[in-house]
Amino acid sequence: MGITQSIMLGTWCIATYALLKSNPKPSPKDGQRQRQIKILRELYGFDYAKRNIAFAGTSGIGKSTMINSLRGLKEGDEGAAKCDYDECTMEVARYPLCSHIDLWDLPGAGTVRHPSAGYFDDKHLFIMDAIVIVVRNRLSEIDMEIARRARNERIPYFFVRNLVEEAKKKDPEMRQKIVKRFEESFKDLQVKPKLYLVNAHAFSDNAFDEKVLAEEVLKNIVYRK
Ligand SMILES: Nc1nc2c(ncn2[C@@H]2O[C@H](COP(=O)(O)OP(=O)(O)O)[C@@H](O)[C@H]2O)c(=O)[nH]1
Ligand SMILES: [Mg+2]
Repeated sequence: MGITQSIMLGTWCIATYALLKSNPKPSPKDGQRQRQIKILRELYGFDYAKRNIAFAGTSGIGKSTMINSLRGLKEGDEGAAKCDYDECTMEVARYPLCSHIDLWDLPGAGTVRHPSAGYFDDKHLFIMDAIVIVVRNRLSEIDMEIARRARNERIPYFFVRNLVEEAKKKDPEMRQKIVKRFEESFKDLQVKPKLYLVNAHAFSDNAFDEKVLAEEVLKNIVYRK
């Protein structure tokens, strides 16, 4: 593992270690919903001492690549998630990041096998502690729907724009344009989420907002909602 990878892993894992140790139990949600969440968490084999972060969004957007990169792996390495422009993540799969964080790779939404309608419920996103919504240049209806549902379920969610290194090659001033277009999608809504720019292929390089994203996710998952 290289030094930059170790630093990135440290950002994700060390900062929260003590806090999570002293706060291992989830706070209760109400009645039936809480029971449903509990049963599903048991079915998925959740470890209550761990926080669970899902990577969701449309197909071929870089979710699996991002998970591999965070774990210091490349496509094709042993234990790495499979990546391709073709739909290749078929089932929800867990990838441990460290002793207190698991990452969950989801099949992309909006394909015949994994239609957008019902994606949030079908993939049981409501049992997660945080949801990273990976997007490219345009927000899709399903991205907005995941965010809306996450907000209703009081699950922290994060919009992450992947492939910014490609956008930067074409236009060094891309940040303002990307952020402006993103903000326009929310102009009629009360919520104003932030957009984090990343390069999933080289997360540890922290050339864009990779470290800020890690810090924001962790701040929001210490106390489980
Ligand atoms: N250049 C570049 N390619 C990427 C990046 N992230 C993903 N890809 C490529 O996009 C394709 C789809 O990625 P994948 O992680 O399988 O997408 P998923 O369906 O969202 O899991 C793969 O060929 C990746 O190598 C990135 O940040 N930069
Ligand atoms: Mg995938």
